[in-house]
Amino acid sequence: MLKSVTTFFKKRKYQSIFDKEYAEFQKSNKFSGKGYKAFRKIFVLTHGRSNDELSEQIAEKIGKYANIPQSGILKNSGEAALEQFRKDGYYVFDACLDEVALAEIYEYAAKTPVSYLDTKTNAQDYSSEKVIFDSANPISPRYQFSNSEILQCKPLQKLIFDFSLLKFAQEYLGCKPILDLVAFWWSAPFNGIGKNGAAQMYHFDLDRIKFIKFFFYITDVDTDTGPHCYVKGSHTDLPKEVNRDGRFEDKEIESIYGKENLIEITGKKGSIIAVDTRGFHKGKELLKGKRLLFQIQFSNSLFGQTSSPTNLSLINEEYQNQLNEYSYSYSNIS
Ligand SMILES: O=C(O)CCC(=O)C(=O)O
Ligand SMILES: [Fe+2]
Repeated sequence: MLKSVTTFFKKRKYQSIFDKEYAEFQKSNKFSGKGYKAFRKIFVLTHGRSNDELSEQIAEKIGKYANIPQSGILKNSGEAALEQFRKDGYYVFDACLDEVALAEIYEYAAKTPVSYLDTKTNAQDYSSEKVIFDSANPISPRYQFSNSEILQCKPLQKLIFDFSLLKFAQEYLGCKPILDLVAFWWSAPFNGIGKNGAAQMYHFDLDRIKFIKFFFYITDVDTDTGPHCYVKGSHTDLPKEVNRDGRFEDKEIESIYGKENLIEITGKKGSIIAVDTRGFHKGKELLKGKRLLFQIQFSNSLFGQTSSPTNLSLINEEYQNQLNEYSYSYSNIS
């Protein structure tokens, strides 16, 4: 009884902070860390319902593009794929990146100096020095390329502007998607050091209100080389046992959801996976080898975690029309 009264007052407090900040965001696109914190608090206090309600409002207000061209990398991305994705929170497409693109992406990553997660600090800091990734002598569990380094790789830029991904994202989000994050990183075995910072412990993402991530495996991924792990169906509700923000131990997640729902997504290089990382997920710690992964995130709003816009000057000429015609989706490119 006492607990529910406390929850009621907490909810009221954070809701009023959030409402004010969200109203301001709708007028001016501005919000503060206080508004974002309140957003995360309300999510947990409502078992995720707060985001669902907001997403419905956003979908109604923003609407969809009438016709996105039928072209791009995805083949089995029709209603059945969407249905499955909505139900499970993840989906492995039949389509694959082709050998030529894979080789080009891999070679680019192998020769381009990259920052690494600095495991000497507890914060999720990346090194200012850049190194060539050496899988024989890893110095970190995670090495991450910057946005501009990503855009300089042509096949990655092609994926960023792929219409079939945009379309799938639109159907899932229920409105025009906003490209809001691209990420490209190496993972390496590191004896569990830096697991938290490397996203190798179960967690849910809450940077935005509603979002979808596309994962592209650039190297073969088996059970020892860092499969993405997802708790099937955990994206729709937050059971009371895990109703808090933060990182979770495997044991805890297993005891709530059951082993049968903990999915290790292994796959050959070229595999394409959609994931709603509002559900519980992690990258499995590597026991050997390496994993190279590219990721694109689309969201229904830019309210949430602050992110740095991508530099427009790096966008290839051939995508200029798309940038103009779908400018709403690329508003985070400055
Ligand atoms: O490395 C992974 O598979 C998971 C990364 C992660 O947590 C994320 O992209 O949100
Ligand atoms: Fe995550």
